[in-house]
Amino acid sequence: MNHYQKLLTDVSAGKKKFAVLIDPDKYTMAYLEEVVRLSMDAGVDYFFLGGSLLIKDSMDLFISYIKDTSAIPLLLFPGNNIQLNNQADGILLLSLISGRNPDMLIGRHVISAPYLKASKLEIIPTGYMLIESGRTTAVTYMSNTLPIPSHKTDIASCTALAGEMLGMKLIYMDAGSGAENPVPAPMIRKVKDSIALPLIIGGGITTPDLARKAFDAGADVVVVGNAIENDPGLIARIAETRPFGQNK
Ligand code: 1GP
Repeated sequence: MNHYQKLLTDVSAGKKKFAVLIDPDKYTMAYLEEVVRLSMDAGVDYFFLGGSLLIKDSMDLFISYIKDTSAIPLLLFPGNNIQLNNQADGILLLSLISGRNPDMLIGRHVISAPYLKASKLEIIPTGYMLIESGRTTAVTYMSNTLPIPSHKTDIASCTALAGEMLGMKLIYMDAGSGAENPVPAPMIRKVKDSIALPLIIGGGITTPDLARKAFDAGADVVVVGNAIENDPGLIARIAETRPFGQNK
């Protein structure tokens, strides 16, 4: 069973998933080792790896370390096409459906397609939606798109529905890394009710309470990056917010 099929099976059984986002620029090797160890102890479901802009050249080294050390699936979450790497398990192939920038909807995918075709990566087409979060995030600036206003739940639900109709396999609503405010619960609820696809929620989730609220509203996968960079102890505490403490 591939990772996507396993996710579908688990979601239909009501299981919730926790993904730790690793931005290679923000980590030293020693810190990566600690985060990987704590993630294995806590039964983290996925590592996502990527960033809006990578300045350091540590991605290959980090992927090798994670793959040698842990069985947690490692999915690329690429900010651009130089963040592709064949050693990962899969890739969230993001189409930025909340925006109207053709390069982020299809252009970069055309450039990446031959590499991806030749790779062994599991490709997971993902409708990626940026949600306004209180301040301009790196991803909003770098993607040159407008996020969906946080109170416009109808726009969000219609966008997700269109993504599903276009054949996306996941919907990822992101307030952006380090967002002041996470995606609001009413918007999560409305989008979840509109689609049959697994729903990923990330951006600005900094506490177990915020993770729990996202799960309760309908998130199937919660992603945390920034907060873990400051407090690795959060990994275990957020992992416990999944109902029944599964996957441990
Ligand atoms: C960003 O959804 C991720 O793309 C995670 O955001 O770094 O704010 O946790 P944070």
